[in-house]
Formats: sequence, C-alpha cells, structure tokens
Amino acid sequence: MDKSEALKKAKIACPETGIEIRHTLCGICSPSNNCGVDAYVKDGRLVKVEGTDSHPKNHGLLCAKGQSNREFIYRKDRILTPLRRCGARGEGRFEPVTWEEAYREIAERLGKIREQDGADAVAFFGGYNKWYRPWLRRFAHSFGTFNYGTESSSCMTSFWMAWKTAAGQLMVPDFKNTDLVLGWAFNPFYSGHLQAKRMMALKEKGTKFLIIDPRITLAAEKLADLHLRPWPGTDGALALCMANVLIQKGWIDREYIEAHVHGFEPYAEYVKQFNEENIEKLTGVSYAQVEQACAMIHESSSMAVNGSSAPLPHHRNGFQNLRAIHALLAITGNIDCRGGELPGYHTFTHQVSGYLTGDEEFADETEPEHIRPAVGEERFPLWFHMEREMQAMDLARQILEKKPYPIRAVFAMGMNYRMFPDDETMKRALGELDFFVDTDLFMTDTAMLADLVLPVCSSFERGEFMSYEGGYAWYTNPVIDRVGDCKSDVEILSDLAKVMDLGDEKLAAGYEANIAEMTEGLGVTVDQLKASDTPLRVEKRLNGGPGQWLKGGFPTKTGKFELYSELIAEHPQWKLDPLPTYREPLDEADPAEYPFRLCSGGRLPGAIHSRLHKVPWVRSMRPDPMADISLEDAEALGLKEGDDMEIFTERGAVTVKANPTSRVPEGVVFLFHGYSEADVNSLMSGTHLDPYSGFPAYNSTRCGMRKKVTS
Ligand SMILES: Nc1nc2c(c(=O)[nH]1)N[C@H]1C(S)=C(S)[C@@H](COP(=O)(O)OP(=O)(O)OC[C@H]3O[C@@H](n4cnc5c(=O)[nH]c(N)nc54)[C@H](O)[C@@H]3O)O[C@H]1N2
Ligand SMILES: Nc1nc2c(c(=O)[nH]1)N[C@H]1C(S)=C(S)[C@@H](COP(=O)(O)OP(=O)(O)OC[C@H]3O[C@@H](n4cnc5c(=O)[nH]c(N)nc54)[C@H](O)[C@@H]3O)O[C@H]1N2
Ligand SMILES: [Mo]
Repeated sequence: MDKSEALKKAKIACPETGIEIRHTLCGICSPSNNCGVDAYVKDGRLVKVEGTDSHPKNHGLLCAKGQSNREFIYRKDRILTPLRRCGARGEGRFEPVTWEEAYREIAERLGKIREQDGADAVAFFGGYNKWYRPWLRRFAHSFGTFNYGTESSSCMTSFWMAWKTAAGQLMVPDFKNTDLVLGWAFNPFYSGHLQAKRMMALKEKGTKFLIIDPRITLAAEKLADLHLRPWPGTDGALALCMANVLIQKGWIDREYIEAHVHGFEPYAEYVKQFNEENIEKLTGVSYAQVEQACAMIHESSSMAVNGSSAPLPHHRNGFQNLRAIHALLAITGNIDCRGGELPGYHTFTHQVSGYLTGDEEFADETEPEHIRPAVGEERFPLWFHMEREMQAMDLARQILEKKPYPIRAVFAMGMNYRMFPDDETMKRALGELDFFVDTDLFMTDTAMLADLVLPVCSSFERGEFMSYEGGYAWYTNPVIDRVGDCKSDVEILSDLAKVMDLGDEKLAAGYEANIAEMTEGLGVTVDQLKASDTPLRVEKRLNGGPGQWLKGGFPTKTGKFELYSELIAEHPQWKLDPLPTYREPLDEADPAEYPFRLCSGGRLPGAIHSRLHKVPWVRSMRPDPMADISLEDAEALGLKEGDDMEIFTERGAVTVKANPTSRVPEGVVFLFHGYSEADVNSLMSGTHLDPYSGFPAYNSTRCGMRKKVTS
C-alpha cells in the first residue's frame, strides 16, 4: 500500500487525503451528555469521529453511541424531502412535496382548526430532543394554546418537582466534597459514562458509596460499600424506614431540623409505620440491612444523592418516593451544605451550568390567556401548577374521549409514539386526528402515521448554542453537508411563524437572533462563541456556595425545607398528601396470573431509546431484544440463554430472548424499551400513572412470563 493510500485508509486529516477536522457536538444523547466531537470530514461528508481532547465536557472521551455518529447520520431511512401522505393513514405511501407546499398546508389546516374549535384543539409535542424546546413552547403559546408538551412528561420533571415541592428549587449533589454518595437507582456506567469516571475518582479518594438498586450493576460492583436491593418502586417504604431508624437512634441533626425543616413532627409520627415488622415484606430488604445503611449515614460527615430522571419517578408512587428519599438529607442536615445538596439553577436546555440564560423568559413571553384546561391539567393539577404545560400522558385519552374538549391535530417534532405506556392506544389516537405533522431525521413508525413528514437535520448539520456545567457556553457551526433537503426544527418553526402570520417577530427573526437575546449580558457574544473550536467560559457566572438559604430562608412558603408541603396542603381539591406518604407500586392485575414485576427502565450502554436500534454497529453489541431474568425464574420456567420467551400482561405479549443472570433478583424481569419488534410499552397500562406527576409506571407492572413454544 503506498503512503497516500495508507493515509486515506487510516482516515488521517491532511492535504493528501483532503480530510479536515471540524468541531461539533454529539446530539445523540440529551444535552447533559452533548460531548465535543472532532468530525473528520471529506467533501462535505463525515468519514470518522473522535472525542475532542480539549472539550471541557468529555475531555476526549466518546462512548459507543457517540462513536456511531456516522452510521446514525447516514442511516438508510433518513428522510430526504418533505413528504405528504397519499395512501390511507399508516399505510406508508407518501409523495414528495416542496417546503412551500408543506408550510402552506400546515398553515391552512391548523388555521382552520383554530378557527372552528379554538387554538387548544391543536397539541404541540416534542420527543426526546431538547435543543428546540423554548421555540416549540413559544410557538404553541403564540398560536394560542398551553397544549405544548414533551417526552419530559415521562422524564426528569417528576424529580425536579419533588425537590421544588420540598426545597422550592432543584437541588444538585455536591459530590466533589461529599463523604457519602447515596447512589439511589444509580448506574452511571450505563447511563452517563462521564459521571462514572468521576465516581471512580471519588472512590479512589476514599468517598463511601451506598448503592440502592435491585440489580447487581457495575456501580454496585465497582463503587458500593453497601448495596441494598429493594424491589422496584418500593424505595419510598425503604426511605421511610431508614428515617424511622435514624430518628429512633437519634442519628438526626436536631438543631438543623429545628431551624430549617418544616413538618418534622407529623413526618416522624408517620414513618413509625415502616419498621422491623414489615420492611422486608414491603421491600425485600431486611431490617438489619436498613440499620447498616443508617449506621453508614450516621458515620458520614456529609451525604449527597444522585438525580434520578427515570428509575425512581417511573412508578405510580415515584414522586412521593423521591420526596421520602430527599427527606433523609433534610433530617440529617445535608441540604444547602458543603458535601450535601446545593441549589441548582437551570440554564439553556435545563443544564445547571453556573449562569443564567433567558430561554425560559423567551419561551413564556407570548403565553396566551389560560381559559380551558391544558391536556392533563385536571388529572394532574400539581404538574400543571408547576410546569404550565400539558401532561402528555393524558393526550391519547383526550384525543379519543374528546373530553373536556376535542384535540383535532398534533404538530410534533421527533415524536415516538412507542415511548408512551399503552402505546397502541396512542397509535389509535393519532389515527383519529384530523391532521398530524411530525418532523424527524428518519422514517420512523410514528412518522409513518403522519399526514405530513418534515425532514430535519442532526447536530452535525446545524449550528446550535449549548451550555455546559462549569460556566461554559458554545455555539457550533455546521460541519457537514445536509442530507437531502432537510432543515433544522427551529428553522421550520421560524418559517412557519411567518407563513402562519403568528405576529411573533422574535420567532420570525430566527434562532441566532434569539440566542443573542437569551445570552445578552453574559459577557461573551455569539460571534465569539461561534469562532471557538471548544466551549468558552462566560464572564457573568452565578455566585454559588452553600449556606445562602440557611441564612436567608428556603424559597418555599414557610422559608424552610418542607417535609410537610404547604403548597399541597393549600389545595385539598388536588387530593394529594402533604407528607411523603407511601403506597404500593404494583397495579391491580391478578398476581396469580401475573406473578412477576416488569421493570422496563435501566439503560444499555450502546442504545438510547429508539435511536440506535437501527444502527448496525452498536446494535451488534446486543442484537436481540433480551429480558434479564433471575436464574431461579429461568429454571422454574425452563428457560435457557437465547431461548424465545414471552412476557405478557392483560394487554398482550412480546417475544424476546431470555437472558438468565445472577444480577437480577428473583421475581423481577428487566427489559429495555424502544424496540419496534418487541415493544414493552404495548404491555403497559395507560392509566397506571402517578397522580402527583402524571408519570407512567414503566418500572413496576405486573406481568407473566413463559417459554415460547413454536409449533
Ligand atoms: N446509554 C444510555 N444512556 C442513557 C439513556 C439511554 O437510553 N441509553 N437514556 C438517558 C435518559 S433519557 C435518561 S431518563 C437517563 C436515566 O438515567 P438515570 O435516571 O440515572 O437512571 P438509569 O441509569 O436508567 O437507572 C439506574 C439504575 O436504576 C435501577 N432501577 C430501576 N428501577 C428502580 C427502582 O424502582 N428502584 C431502584 N432503587 N432502582 C431502580 C436500574 O436497575 C438501574 O441500574 O439515562 C440517560 N442516559
Ligand atoms: N418502557 C419504557 N418507556 C420509556 C422509558 C423507559 O425507561 N421505559 N423512558 C422514558 C424516557 S426517560 C424517555 S426520555 C423517553 C424517550 O423518548 P423518545 O422521544 O422515545 O426518544 P427517542 O426515541 O430517542 O427520540 C424520539 C425521536 O426523535 C428523533 N430525533 C432525534 N433528533 C432529533 C431532532 O433534532 N429533531 C427531531 N425533530 N427529531 C429528532 C429520533 O429519530 C426519534 O425518532 O422514553 C420514555 N419511555
Ligand atoms: Mo429520559
């Protein structure tokens, strides 16, 4: 092989190969993991990716998902032009149309529905893509409705709400300075590899770890000094029992409680119900282990807990379980203290970056008058009170029942109907709409149901603003040619604002002008951010530091951390409990027929929701949808590794491969979601929801399992 051929084969960036390195970010995960990428580009096409060494987020690391960017971006099912349905809905027949035709049709049809039934008859939905959200929310408002919602109706928000209810503000762990990491449903080795690296460094430094996870995970193996294994969704009972033990043994911070905690008396009375008599029966964890965990807490000078966007909130009791866990930090004096929890303030795309941007003001500037209840508002009043947007878990019901009013159209960006519990009902609801638009990179199962499908680009094909922890901000430039005739979601919203005559000049002005406004006063300009190959540190950062609330009061009604929520108490019509009370997680299906607990949370390192299942390279690491089951259950059911098995509920069955493993407790089955061919959400109930947050019980549903017999 001659030298120039060797250079080409190795994809070396140099004049001989014509390959250039350009800098961008990986948008496959959500913004909390938008790592810096060196894009190797030849003739406008991506040929290779590597992590950017000097990027403050990933310092050169790139996970398997990030490494798959080239295959992801050039997936065979990329949509190349706007498409209009020409067959029956769902049949999959589409014809290409121009952008102008598509825009005109959207303007006409949404305009007509608004005229006939009001703006609320249109719902706006965004999937697991966060970067365009302030624009979509504003667009819905300018159109005239609060019926804007996202995948965050099932992700993260419940966790924020739990903190806000008790502390008035999201809290974030001060892991760097803590003595004890309370890793409650915590396995960053799978769901956040950059954090895993930091945890390993803490471990080396001598920080202690208490891991609470039903499974034996890498976190349990590599980090845990003690590992408790409750059944999914029983965490609230466990936390309340821990509180009972801490109180009984006097291992609490009475002075702190006296000064900064509200509602201790009724809480202390309530937790007595969780004790030596019943805790093992309720959670699967022995009382002796609870005592051991409490001793560990007592012996630690400080304690901080991880965030949980999915596993803890994904139960019908998830919100209250989170509150019960957070309460442990309050009674031990670990809130607003070094090594405990510190106030976290959101910037752009909900990152806690250490400075403030004007994205929320931008999103809410054109709020319409609030006349009719938003979708889900009546069923989940605390949700709407805190979020002022629809709870999308109630969308399918409202479309089908038309109560309290009909929803006739959905305008979606990156919607995956399979993310919803009982997704067959969501599919049916979408089928009943008068008009359904979806934007996506790929021709997905959901896009197939739309009347109009609009092609959008990946992060490599657009320029975007991004905020990073530590005070960093960046504005990327497009690094490759766009695939087909795609646009970015925000370009579409800005174009549509003009075509639809929304009278919203800022939306019409476009992304870059909006970012300039949102970042005004930070001491760094869009041009400077764009000119840099890596994020820059903004000048105007927040002055953090623990103890500010302990001096000035918590931003709650009482000025204290509220074990007893005065907000909830003030609204008896909500029928919610002010204390972090506990109820069983499982649904009412017959345990004789459905004896197992189905937990469809947890993450796979090489998969992310529905995005990478069709990318062959990462898919090859775990080619088949597999259920992780205990060795005991496998034996009882006659299942061996690789056998076809069925998991079933009252709603149907899915076929997967059996993966017997000693990592999983008896009686629980774990299955990853997002597969079209083994769609776990088709087994879920659409009504088994958390009344506080509206979140679905993806992680605690009764199910049956059997070996699949092929005749
Ligand atoms: N590779 C990869 N990374 C991802 C994602 C992905 O799809 N793939 N998704 C991203 C998204 S959107 C989210 S929301 C986050 C989620 O990330 P996190 O909220 O951090 O949670 P997970 O890592 O999903 O789950 C951590 C552990 O919780 C355990 N667990 C499950 N149910 C329960 C329970 O009821 N109680 C207890 N104590 N433990 C439980 C699981 O066994 C798992 O080991 O991950 C993000 N990161
Ligand atoms: N059973 C079960 N169900 C779950 C969960 C679970 O743990 N178990 N987790 C829940 C959670 S935490 C989450 S976050 C959701 C995941 O939420 P989903 O919305 O299902 O996530 P994805 O499948 O990653 O993305 C949705 C679509 O967005 C498209 N997309 C990617 N980038 C862009 C873009 O820039 N613009 C547009 N318009 N589209 C884009 C993708 O191609 C994909 O089709 O699933 C929820 N559902
Ligand atoms: Mo999520």
